[in-house]
Amino acid sequence: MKILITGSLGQLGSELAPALMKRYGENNVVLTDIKSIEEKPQSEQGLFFQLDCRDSQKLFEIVSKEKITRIYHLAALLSAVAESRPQEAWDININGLYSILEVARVHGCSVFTPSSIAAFGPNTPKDYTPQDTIQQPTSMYGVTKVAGELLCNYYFHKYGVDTRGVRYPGIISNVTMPGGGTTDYAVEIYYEAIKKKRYTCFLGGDTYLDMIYMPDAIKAAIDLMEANPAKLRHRNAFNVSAMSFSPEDLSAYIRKYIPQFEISYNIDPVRQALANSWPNMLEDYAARVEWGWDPEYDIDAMTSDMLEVLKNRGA
Ligand code: AKB
Repeated sequence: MKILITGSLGQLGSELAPALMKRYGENNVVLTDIKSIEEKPQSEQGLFFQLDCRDSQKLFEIVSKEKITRIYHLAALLSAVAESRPQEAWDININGLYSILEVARVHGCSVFTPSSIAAFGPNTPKDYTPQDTIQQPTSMYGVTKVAGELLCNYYFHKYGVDTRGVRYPGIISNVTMPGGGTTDYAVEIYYEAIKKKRYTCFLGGDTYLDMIYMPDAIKAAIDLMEANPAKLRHRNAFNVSAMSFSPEDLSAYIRKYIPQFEISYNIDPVRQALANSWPNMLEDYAARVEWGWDPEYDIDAMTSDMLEVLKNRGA
């Protein structure tokens, strides 16, 4: 097994990469990103290529030279930034995915592509959102996620490319900050709680969204790709969730550890509209039955761990 990761310097990539290296061996994971890796110390680099995934000539060269057999395609623009640059979001999220699927078709690679809760829209049932339901998103990010799910399924049925994916909720991590998402408040809040004991939230206090702690997000990406294909009735993409909460709920849990913590609100209309169009809480039964999805962290376990790690790091 030789793995290539796109977007390896992003929020998910920067933690999935070491997890994959630990599992499959350092020399079996090739990192790529549109950014250069100069900022990182040599010791943490692994084999790295600067790559815009839309550059299919360079992508084909790397996949062929490195004998890649599996691709984790993480490069994408997130919801809020996609809404401010919709044309670029379409280009990166769709044409990037297309070149990945083409290289996978020609070289016989399996492909993991993250979808998102943003693949649902205002017409989708909001609570216990089913695996198979209405997908009519109203954001460009959501449109690219639905199109991406369909394209991945197409490559599976038409060409037998082993495509798999999950619909990630907001991912919360203590290593790399997310960039340009709607769920980013749930990461920022922990840093501000430690630094200032207060946080001004850009979403309203009663906005419920699904969330997942990074160790579970990584587990999902690895477990799904290792799952027995004979058991997969779905492929692109599985609902996965670990918890659903609002900013008010999260503040209450933070107060358990930092009693003086206060939250206030300054709502960003763009991100609030995105959040309002997404489910409150997914039902992820298909993932549990088809490949054993079983998250470890709930809101309390995550909050305790986040605060401890950030405090110890002096964040
Ligand atoms: C975002 O907020 O854009 C992402 C997502 C839910 O896909 N975290």
